[in-house]
Amino acid sequence: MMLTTEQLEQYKEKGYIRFDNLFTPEEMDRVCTIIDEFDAESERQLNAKGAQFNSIPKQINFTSGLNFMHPDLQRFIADDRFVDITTSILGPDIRLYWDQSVYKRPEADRDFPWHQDNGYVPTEPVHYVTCWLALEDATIENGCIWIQEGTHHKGFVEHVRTEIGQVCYDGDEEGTPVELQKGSMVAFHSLLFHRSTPNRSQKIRKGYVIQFSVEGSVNPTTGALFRNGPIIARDGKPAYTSFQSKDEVKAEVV
Ligand SMILES: O=C(O)CCC(=O)C(=O)O
Repeated sequence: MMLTTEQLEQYKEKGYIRFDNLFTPEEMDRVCTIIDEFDAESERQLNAKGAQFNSIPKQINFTSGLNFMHPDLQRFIADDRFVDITTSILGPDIRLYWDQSVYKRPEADRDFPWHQDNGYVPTEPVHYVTCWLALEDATIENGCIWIQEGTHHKGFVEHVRTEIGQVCYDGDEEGTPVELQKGSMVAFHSLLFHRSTPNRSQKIRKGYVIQFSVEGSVNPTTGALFRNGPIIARDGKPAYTSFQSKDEVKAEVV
């Protein structure tokens, strides 16, 4: 499944591409069953500790590094569909930059505010790809992602740290909602302004955020190479073979 010229043009111009029904409901059920347990455990810990920056008990919970927690999740993030999408956009050598589930509970009554993903951690090169995958249907009612098309052209924008997350925009522009059926995904530029809105439904809104960068990308502040997951593509071809622990990925000589 290579991307079409139209899809790549849209990414360049508007900063995102939708992939409807990229994964089957059965594939999502398998992934979601595993993630549900990690979310439940991290929600228990969150309730005990209280809010941790942008994770807020009973509202929104970010659980990161899932690929190291279960071999099936690491195999999933290296699926050929991610290889095709990311190599088409970024180039031949790709590493998982970050992965996290984002579960938004019905009590979540406020936005997760407008930001660029680079507003959380700087990267060099700046551009990486964020894949927001719907583990269950994501709708306006339950707090789907909203984007401001084309805002990646603004380059990096200063963010203000607030108690509910980093904020790069607080104007009147509502943006465009990206409703996604279970198994559908939006892939967007790490500089694209996005937010999510309150969950007004009775169920948890479940997203899996999987981000990919070119291999060799570094934190420009510390100079450290990012090693938050395996290499999934080399020379434009799938490169993942078997499960690697966090320590193995860190120790890897590339
Ligand atoms: O899923 C959400 O509600 C927000 C997630 C998000 O914007 C992010 O992970 O950058």
